Amino acid sequence: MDIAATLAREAGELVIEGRARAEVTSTKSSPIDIVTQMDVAAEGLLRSRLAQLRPDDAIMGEESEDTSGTSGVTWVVDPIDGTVNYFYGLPHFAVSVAAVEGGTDPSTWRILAGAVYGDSGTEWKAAVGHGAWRNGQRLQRSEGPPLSATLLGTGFNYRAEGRAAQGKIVAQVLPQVRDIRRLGSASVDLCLVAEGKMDAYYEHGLRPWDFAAGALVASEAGIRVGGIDGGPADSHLLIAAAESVWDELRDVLEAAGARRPWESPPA
Ligand code: LIP
Repeated sequence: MDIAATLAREAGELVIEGRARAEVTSTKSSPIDIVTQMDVAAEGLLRSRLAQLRPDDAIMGEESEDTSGTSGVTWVVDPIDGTVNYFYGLPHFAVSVAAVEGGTDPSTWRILAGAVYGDSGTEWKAAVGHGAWRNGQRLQRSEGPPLSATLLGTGFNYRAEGRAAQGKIVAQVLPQVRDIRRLGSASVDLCLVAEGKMDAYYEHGLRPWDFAAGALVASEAGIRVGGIDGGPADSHLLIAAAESVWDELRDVLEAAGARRPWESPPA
């Protein structure tokens, strides 16, 4: 956890300092899935520091090929989570650094430690079985409000067809909750749920590096984080909410088409 926090801060300070110089250098899943030179520089810093501090560990990052290891531990890093916000000068982006064991498939991995360093200079961190902290203050969520009073975060895919399906789902969910917030960074969304600034969050199609650290911060703060059938959250769907409303939120999402959003969205 300390290594995750130290490196998230180092990379966070780099990207914050370089923000005014950020330029789009490439795109990935669609023309709006942008990469800046600061994403690449931050991941390069994370990788070089991990090679120094944890030379036997593997690395999985958003912007480069995976690096193999021999220790059984893999670092899962997102150099800038919320790249669009970062590029547009909006709040809510972060560097996310997590250590997992058991491979990099979220349905079977075990997240050991993680840290999220946000644009506001906020540090969230967690170690499995030991708790979660925000700037050194322990996070412990009590039960949340009823679903009808839930402030619910979500996000949307870079592919137009994905966003079309997600729009149909959120349209059905919106009247059943307090309100929706689309802040643009999964790792920050999960940390805000951990500290109670949002009550719950869900999103389809997240990549492992988007949520590895934030999911541990949320779960160690007492939030239930899972997938549509109650098992581990995965790249299909992540649902994070207090235990008292988790099943109800899942049921509302399922009724809105969340089990197969990309195939046959509800009428
Ligand atoms: C972002 C996620 C966010 C999602 C965005 C984007 P990126 O990650 O953190 O939850 O809604 O579309 O995928 O691309 O900024 O690393």
